[in-house]
Amino acid sequence: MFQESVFLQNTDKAGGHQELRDWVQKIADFCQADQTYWCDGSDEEYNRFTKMLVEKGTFIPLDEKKWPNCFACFSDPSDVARVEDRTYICSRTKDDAGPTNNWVEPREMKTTLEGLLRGAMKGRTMYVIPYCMGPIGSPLSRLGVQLTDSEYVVVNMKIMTRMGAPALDMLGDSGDYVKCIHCLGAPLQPGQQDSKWPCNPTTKYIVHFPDDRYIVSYGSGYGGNALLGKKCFALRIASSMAKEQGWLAEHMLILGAESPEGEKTYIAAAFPSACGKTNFSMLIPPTEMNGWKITTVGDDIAWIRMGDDGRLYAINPEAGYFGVAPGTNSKTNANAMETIRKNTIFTNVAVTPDGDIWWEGMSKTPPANLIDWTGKPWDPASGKPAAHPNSRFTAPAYQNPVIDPDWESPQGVPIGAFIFGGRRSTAVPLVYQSFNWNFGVYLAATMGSETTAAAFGEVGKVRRDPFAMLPFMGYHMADYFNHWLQFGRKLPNAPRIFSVNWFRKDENGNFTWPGFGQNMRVLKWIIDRVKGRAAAVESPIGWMPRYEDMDWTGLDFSKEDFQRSCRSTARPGKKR
Ligand code: SAT
Ligand code: MN
Repeated sequence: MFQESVFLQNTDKAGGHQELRDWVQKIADFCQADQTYWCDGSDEEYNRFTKMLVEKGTFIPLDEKKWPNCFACFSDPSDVARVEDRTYICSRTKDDAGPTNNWVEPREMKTTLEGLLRGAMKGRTMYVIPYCMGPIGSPLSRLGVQLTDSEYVVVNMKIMTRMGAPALDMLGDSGDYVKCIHCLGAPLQPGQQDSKWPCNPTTKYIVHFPDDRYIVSYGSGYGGNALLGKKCFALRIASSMAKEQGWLAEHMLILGAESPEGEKTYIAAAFPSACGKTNFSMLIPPTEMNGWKITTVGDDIAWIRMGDDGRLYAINPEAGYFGVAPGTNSKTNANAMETIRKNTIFTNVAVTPDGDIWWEGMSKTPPANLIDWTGKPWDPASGKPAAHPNSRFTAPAYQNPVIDPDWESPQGVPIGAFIFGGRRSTAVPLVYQSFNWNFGVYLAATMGSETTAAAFGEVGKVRRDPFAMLPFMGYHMADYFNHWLQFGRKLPNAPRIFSVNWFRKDENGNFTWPGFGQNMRVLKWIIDRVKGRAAAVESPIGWMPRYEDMDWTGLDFSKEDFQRSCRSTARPGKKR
């Protein structure tokens, strides 16, 4: 009903790219979509779509005073996270995909997908989303076009990417782009009532064809399964492009650290999903560390190249944050709380009848009468969380109060150091520096992290996650390690590589390190090492700070506390 009145106005924004037009027509015909709509990416269009999602019952508008232009929604309980066991890298040969990826012979997979996609958009509109990963006009940016039958995806892509007319302009009449097909796998029969979160509860496929630069996603409407610019393009397909073209596509945040003297250092840091990358990228230094300032370039993905001066330059290909909500509050991440105050989409958080929201860790006492993420009244005594542990906010990056002034710089920002980190309750010390680039590649290749409720598998088990790229590698992991080794050989003065671990626990299960803003102390030591100002001692795994090598001003943290954060707790008979 609203579809005819609202949408049929704009089918001719397609531009002059004939090959793109032909492809769009072919897929619309094959999927038997009712109509095709080309997104222009305007705010006016966004508002039209959120209104439609409210009318459908998918979006719950939040209190206009407290949460201006914000919406909450609940996904289908079968559709709450990336589905790694349904994710495929369909390279020409199994060996090209390597031992860490699911692989099916590309022709066989295409036949399977054709079987699923034929007629699969019946009763729905197919939206065409031209989008740019990276700043519009940057030589480091790359273009994609996503076809989708999900309005939720359209509004999320508007926040997460530069989408619509500017991307189409950049594409011109013949530009290259990554083809992305996304289908919910939930066609509608005439007169059939749509569900609030359409998806296919039984069949899901997230498929990449790196040789064709092609992505097909079927059956899920959630996060990285459906917003194909993010993990599918900016990591899996981009890693394969980067290998071919001599750059790096990494699962890394990028932050700027400015010293009290005004010296700026940019750092790229890799952590697995749900290890606090967003928090770290927006860190607020403790007041005692007079005058240090952190700014955010990106919170999840970095595309990195060598510049003419031999230094490495990074861009954030994304335009928004798809961050984990639980645990976020004004103490753990005041900047994130500020970022999500308006124009934000909340998925799978708990809501109140009067348009407020809540998640575990947002405040000590939950508000009364909460409705949990399954849409039912929440019973605090049930032991079940009100918000799903992987509930998320989608928020525009420009709303971040500490966004870096150069976050959209077309040439990127110069990287001074790399950090790799995981969630390890034992064994891995607070911080150490690898002896050189090759040691650093080994450090990153062997990293691991304990699983959380938001990530995969049994909670608390160490999962090896090389470079935090295990679920995001677009080709053979060993070829990727080799790409890093070869890449390093070309760098006249390669950035130093560090390991950090904020998550060590003592024998009573308490964290040994206060974390959050205090991570600035570790960051300061890292920066001082890069500049040749800080001392360290040699250990078998690399250079480590002694207690006296770090700045403890204003923090009650003893030498013993420090030892607990740095030395093995598992050495029998060794007194700490
Ligand atoms: O769902 S996403 O892939 O976007 C987030 C994550 O799991 O890291
Ligand atoms: Mn991530």
